[in-house]
Amino acid sequence: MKIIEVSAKAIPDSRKEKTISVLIKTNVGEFSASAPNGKSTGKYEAKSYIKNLDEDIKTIKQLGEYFSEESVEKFDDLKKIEDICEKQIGANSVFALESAILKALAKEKKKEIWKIIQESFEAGKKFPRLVGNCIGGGKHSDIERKPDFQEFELVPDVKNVETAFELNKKAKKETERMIKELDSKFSGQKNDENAWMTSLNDKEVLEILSRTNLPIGIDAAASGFYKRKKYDYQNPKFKRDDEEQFGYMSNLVKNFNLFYVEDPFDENDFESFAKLLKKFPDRLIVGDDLTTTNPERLKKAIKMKSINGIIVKPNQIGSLIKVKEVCEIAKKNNVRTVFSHRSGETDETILADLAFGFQADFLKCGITGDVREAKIKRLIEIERGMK
Ligand code: 2PG
Ligand code: MG
Repeated sequence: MKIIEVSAKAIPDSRKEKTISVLIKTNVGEFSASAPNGKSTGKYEAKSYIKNLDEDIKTIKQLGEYFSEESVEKFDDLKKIEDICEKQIGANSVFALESAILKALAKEKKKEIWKIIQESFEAGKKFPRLVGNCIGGGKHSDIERKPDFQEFELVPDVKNVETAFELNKKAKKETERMIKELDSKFSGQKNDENAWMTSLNDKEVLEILSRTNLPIGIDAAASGFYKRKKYDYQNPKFKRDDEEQFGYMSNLVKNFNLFYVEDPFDENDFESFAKLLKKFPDRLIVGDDLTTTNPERLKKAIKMKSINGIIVKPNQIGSLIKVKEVCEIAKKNNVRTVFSHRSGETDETILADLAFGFQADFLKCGITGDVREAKIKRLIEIERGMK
């Protein structure tokens, strides 16, 4: 496949913030793809753009000339593209560009996008289990009083994606009724990820979630409220030091039978993650801000026995070659992969192809809202195509 010309433009994400959309002209037609934006971004994430979005838009056009000298025939050929992009454009731009290239490649080879990915990885037909953000707080909820944790997840334990999606939607509806009973101000407001936005606190929300009878979990996104060596809780107001945070998290895992625990501690605290995993080896202790889809940070987390699950967000690292490396390292070391959307999303659905192609164990991309559902629906389309 030959790239003839590349252009890019700014488009609004689901939060109405600007993000990049890339268009490539190739010998098999035109293809576009866009990148999402995070809000609770990890300190160790790659930068979305080198200087800013507008500069990246200009640079990517100029790089077109060099891309057109390369022929891209398989997933691993993306390395040639990354060599040209290195230090020239940021993680969001590379992700959108590489996604567009995979679409072109799929067209040329008359294959599904996931197949192009999987041919470079390994054969398998397992579908990821859905992790759905049902009720939210933290940085994703724009109200004064809210839970301190960012996400409260439902994780149905069923193999069929379509069934899991239905279970999540039904349970989310049930939780709306339960929130209304306890939160007099609640009338169905939703946050950045279309999760319910409530002024209830973490424990009250967990109480509600546990009544759905589905496996549940949290993304505490704890780095977001770790200030001067204390976890600075607002609802109710309380500061916890590292040891107290460990005790609190342990109690929550035990009392609410949490199956899924993402970023319960600060992004530098590999030790506390390891302590929690040692105490609860049968739960999923997941790194996101801790690991930032970075092979080196994943290796450190493995060495320190910090996690048994890792969030994979392609635009955290800005290289699909490195995403593949992360998946390979994780697989070899029995660390589950959780492919994930960002809080500011577009209608781009390639995340589902990446998740299935790389045989992810989980896919975290919300429960409702167009941009979230689009990805789940694409996964269901793949599932139906396999029957
Ligand atoms: C997270 C993500 C997605 P953001 O912390 O897991 O839910 O949030 O995209 O804002 O980093
Ligand atoms: Mg997270």
